[in-house]
Amino acid sequence: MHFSDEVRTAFDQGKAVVALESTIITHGMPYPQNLEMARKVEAAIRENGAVPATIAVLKGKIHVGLDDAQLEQLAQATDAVKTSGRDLAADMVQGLTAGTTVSATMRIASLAGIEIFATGGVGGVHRGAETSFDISADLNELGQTGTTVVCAGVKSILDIPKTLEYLETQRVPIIACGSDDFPAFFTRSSGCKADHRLDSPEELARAMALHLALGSGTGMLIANPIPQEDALSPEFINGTIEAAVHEAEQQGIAGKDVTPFLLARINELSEGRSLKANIALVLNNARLAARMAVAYKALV
Ligand code: PSU
Ligand code: MN
Repeated sequence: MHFSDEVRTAFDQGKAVVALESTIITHGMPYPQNLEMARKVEAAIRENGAVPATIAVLKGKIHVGLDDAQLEQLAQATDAVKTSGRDLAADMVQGLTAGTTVSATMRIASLAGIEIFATGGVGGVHRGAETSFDISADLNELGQTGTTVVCAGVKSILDIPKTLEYLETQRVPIIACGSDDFPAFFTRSSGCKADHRLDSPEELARAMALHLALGSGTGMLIANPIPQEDALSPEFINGTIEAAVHEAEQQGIAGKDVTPFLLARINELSEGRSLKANIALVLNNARLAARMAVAYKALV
């Protein structure tokens, strides 16, 4: 595992660190918006008092914290693969460059001693999972790795009620920040209630500390709704999502290609409006995660 100078110094000085995933860079957004987003997210974390640690695999080596040249290299890489927790070992032996998914990033963050991680959306139970069995490895990782993940809920490319049921079975607490509802990524409500609501980074940090102290052994999912001014109208985006899901079925897209295919198609069909909202919500999550990380450091 290679640590950037910035992350190593943060550990030495006992500063708050926030992990960031990189599949969002390699497979979630097109170049150059992916690079702009990655830089802005890192800056937002620094502005809120913490140190960003973007996690990725570069030529077979795990990196915790990337410098700007490495970030750019990853954002432009056309040969980068998508690596989940189970893929890591094989991808590393092959010397590949990879964006780490939520599951792989949680695993690495946990090994590195980083308790909190910010992203856009986590994977979940796909629509039609009763026949396809397509359930993201992110959910099982949340069930067994004690990393707190700050997200904007999950996209309605997924079956949100089934995703919430699955997380309940996996003993993963779901806490919405400043809302009674579980958010649906581009929109502030999925129509499902979140199990719990807490309204400040300090309260969320206390819940994190207690969850860990209880030896729960599972991750926590913090659902932070997209800011009102950046949210898309449900009528508009849900129609776009329906169309993309239909195309994926028609074209027989399966396995790990499903999520990247849908994200790219939704961006095309929405003429970039989904991408703009996506960037806004990731920034919003980075700010919350940084404030939580700082509050958490003050507790432990
Ligand atoms: N959801 C998004 N954007 C993303 C992803 C999910 O809105 O970029 C990425 C994350 O890295 C997540 C992964 O961990 O997709 C899940 O992929 P799968 O559904 O194949 O498990
Ligand atoms: Mn899948």
